[in-house]
Amino acid sequence: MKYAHAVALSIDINRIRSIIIEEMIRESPKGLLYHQRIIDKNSYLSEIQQKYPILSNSFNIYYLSGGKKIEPHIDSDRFVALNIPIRGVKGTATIFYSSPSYLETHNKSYIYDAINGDLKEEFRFCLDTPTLLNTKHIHSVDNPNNKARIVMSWNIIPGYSYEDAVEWFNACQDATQQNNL
Ligand SMILES: O=C(O)CCC(=O)C(=O)O
Ligand SMILES: [Fe+2]
Repeated sequence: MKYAHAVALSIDINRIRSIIIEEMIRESPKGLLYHQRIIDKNSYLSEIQQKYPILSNSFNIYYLSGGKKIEPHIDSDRFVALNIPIRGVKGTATIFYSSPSYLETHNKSYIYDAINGDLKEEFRFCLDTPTLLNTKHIHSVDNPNNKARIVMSWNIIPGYSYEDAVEWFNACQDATQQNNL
């Protein structure tokens, strides 16, 4: 699948959920944007990173209020991310598009290029399990619910394309086991 690839990880999603919820009340480290975080060496996230060394030590927290959308965009600084649902994903959609021609407007605070043009929806899904996203394709998020949607978006170490990351997880023994979500 060209846009998104679910990965079965042996991770404790409840532990991740509590870490992220706790992180959200903290300020991001100096020099980082409000949604950017670095993995704390002593946290469970660092254990996961050792198990899956394709994961970098930085991640984003996306908080999307009820009734809001993330506009169609392409991520400026990355090709791929491992997104993990934290809260309120049921009934929300991550949508991928194609476009014959479009204009990009760089948004510095979200580090993405907003897309304006003729968009054709190609694929939509609910991010209800850890999933690799191809963030070089135009994508948006729709939260029609009346509560916030929270997603952890884990960066992949430099040098990996979406296809490389899919291949890496497919080859990873630990990731093909039954997950324990
Ligand atoms: O939360 C999502 O489903 C996707 C958010 C997004 O734009 C991204 O991870 O690049
Ligand atoms: Fe994005």
